[in-house]
Amino acid sequence: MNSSHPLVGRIAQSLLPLWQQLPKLETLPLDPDLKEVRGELEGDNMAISNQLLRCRGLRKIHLETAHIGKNLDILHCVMFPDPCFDLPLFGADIVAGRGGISAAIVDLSPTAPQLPRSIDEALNKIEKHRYSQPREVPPWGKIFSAQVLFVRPTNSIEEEWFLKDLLAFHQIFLNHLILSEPDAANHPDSQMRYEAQLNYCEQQRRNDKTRRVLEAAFNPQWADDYIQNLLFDDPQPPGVLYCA
Ligand code: BLA
Repeated sequence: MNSSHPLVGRIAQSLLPLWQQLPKLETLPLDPDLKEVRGELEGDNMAISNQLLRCRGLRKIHLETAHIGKNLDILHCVMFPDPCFDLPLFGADIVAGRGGISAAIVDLSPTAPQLPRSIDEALNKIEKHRYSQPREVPPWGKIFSAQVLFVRPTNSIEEEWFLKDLLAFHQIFLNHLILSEPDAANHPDSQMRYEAQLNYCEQQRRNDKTRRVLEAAFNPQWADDYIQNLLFDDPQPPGVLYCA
């Protein structure tokens, strides 16, 4: 098995220990077939690893690392809030190919018309790095915040910047998670955040680049199920599974 891009492993190894401190952390059940997906593509080994957790305030924490096809390494991480909590979604995607990392994105994506002011202010305080190749989000990327960081890191200095920035976004998210108190399930804001999360998942499912890679590596039906049920499943309405 070819080893993955070092930044993928470093990000995973930085995030995992931080989650061990989360309140009421639980592992979510995951079909063994999805925990470790193995296969062969173009004669090359393929491996996808998934971890699913939840904790107080988050309905799902998903970390996926994947080595697909000849040269594609991916880290995908989304932390989906329980809609009763006034929290954005933490999302990150790193795609490394033959020519290095082509896409590195991290965001705290709003579940209300705007990010909570305290989060916006904390994000503003992150030192801004001058990446040489910033990227434009595609049309479905309207779900991202104005603070989204989307770049093609072109050398090891920019890769270090991205790791640092990703961890800063993540830390701001954790700080707010720890302090956050839920609204009631029938509070209109809980309903609004549920609908915003439905929209987030719907828009993410429109990313054809993810779909195409999974279709080529497996098949269209498998790819569709995986995107719909594991990567971007719809949340349950407030009160059904979450909220006090
Ligand atoms: C882009 N995602 C991509 C690309 C590939 C994947 C191959 C194209 C790389 C490029 O444009 O340089 C593939 N990503 C995957 C696969 C998985 C994955 C196969 O996660 C999982 C198995 N995508 C996310 C999340 C975000 C995200 C959580 O899963 C953001 C928080 C963003 N990925 C994202 C964006 C692009 C991308 C914005 C660029 C899309 C474009 O330019 O059209």
